[in-house]
Amino acid sequence: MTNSVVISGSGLWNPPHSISNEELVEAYNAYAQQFNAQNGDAIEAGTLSAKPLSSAEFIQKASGIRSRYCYIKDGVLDINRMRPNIPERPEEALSDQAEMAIHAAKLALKAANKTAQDIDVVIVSCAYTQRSYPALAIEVQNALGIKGFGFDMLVACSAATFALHRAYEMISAGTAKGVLVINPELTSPQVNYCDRDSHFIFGDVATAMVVENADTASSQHVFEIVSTKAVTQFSNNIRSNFGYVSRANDVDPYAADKLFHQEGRKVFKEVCPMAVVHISEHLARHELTSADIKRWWLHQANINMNSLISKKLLGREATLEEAPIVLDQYANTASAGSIIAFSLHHQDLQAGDYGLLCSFGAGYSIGSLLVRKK
Ligand code: CO8
Repeated sequence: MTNSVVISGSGLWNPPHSISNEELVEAYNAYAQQFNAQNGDAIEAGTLSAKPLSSAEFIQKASGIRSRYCYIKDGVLDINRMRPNIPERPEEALSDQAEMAIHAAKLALKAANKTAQDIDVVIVSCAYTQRSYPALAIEVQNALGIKGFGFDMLVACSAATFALHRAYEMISAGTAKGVLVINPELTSPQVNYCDRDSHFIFGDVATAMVVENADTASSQHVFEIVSTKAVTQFSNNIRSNFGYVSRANDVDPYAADKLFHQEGRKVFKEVCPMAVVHISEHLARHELTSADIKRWWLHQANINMNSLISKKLLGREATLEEAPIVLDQYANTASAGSIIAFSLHHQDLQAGDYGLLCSFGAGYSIGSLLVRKK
């Protein structure tokens, strides 16, 4: 097949700063102890709950995370601030997220052996965008000198895979010649670093991919997109209520419920079986089984989730070569996790090898792409 749709390059950019579990826990525990001391009377009277302490060992065992990248580290470990200190930029300057996106986009273009002239659509797709408009994608398009159009997409954990689906469809339909899908996951401003249950989960990163027609692809590592599959099912178990209506609601726009929060155990129990069914059905569509898949680039939210899903699919634990884990270094990076895994672990695949990219999480949403090395 010559006119199939392919992924011809990927890019991965991480900020220069990282925070280890130990650093994060030390700051959180100092904050919690200060909070408890300052609110001793209310805690004693039972009108306020004491802040429980966190533990680096728990974090690693429960999630597989050892450290996370942070766009701006300043402020996160300050117990009187507990959030990154990101100075506001003037409207004339490139926005933070566009800057992250451009780092990853340039790497993806280079890997795909492409220039701005080869791209006519830019999709910026991630869990949050730092403003409503103009779209970040249009800012990135302008900065890179790309002709055509761009738009932003928000699908939380599945933002990257769902955007790749749109790219696949546009190339298939002939409405685009080259699509740049970029995921600048700037999660740290939305993490509640005062919440013991979730302060450790997220990291910042940017990923990007070039999607084009096989006819125009000229890079070394080209993956045909064999097919895509998506499903969503409403759930309140992962929420962020931050939004533009808060101003009219007369509520604190930065209250705990406006930040990321979840029922982690419920998510674990409900999403794992959904992902297994989704992937099995996707493979069955091509009369393939899990044994036919050489590489699993799975969503990176929790190592135990990935291990459970791969056990159900393969009937045994997947090796790290089969299903790479990047959580230890990157943590959960919202939609970027499976793309990081792809970026770091695809070059050894041989022509004809199948791989599966799959995201699962908030929404709930699950998105997969079955690919085959050209
Ligand atoms: N230190 C010590 N103890 C802790 C800590 C901590 N930091 N946190 C919890 N504990 C305690 C609990 O309080 C509990 O104590 P007890 O038994 O006394 O009640 C005990 O440890 C066990 O707690 P859990 O049952 O909560 O622990 P789990 O083993 O379930 O692990 C996880 C918690 C790691 C959160 C796990 O449930 C999980 O990962 N679940 C799946 C989560 C998931 O996939 N979420 C999707 C996230 S959404 C997404 O990926 C994208 C969203 C958009 C981006 C958002 C950016 C900000």
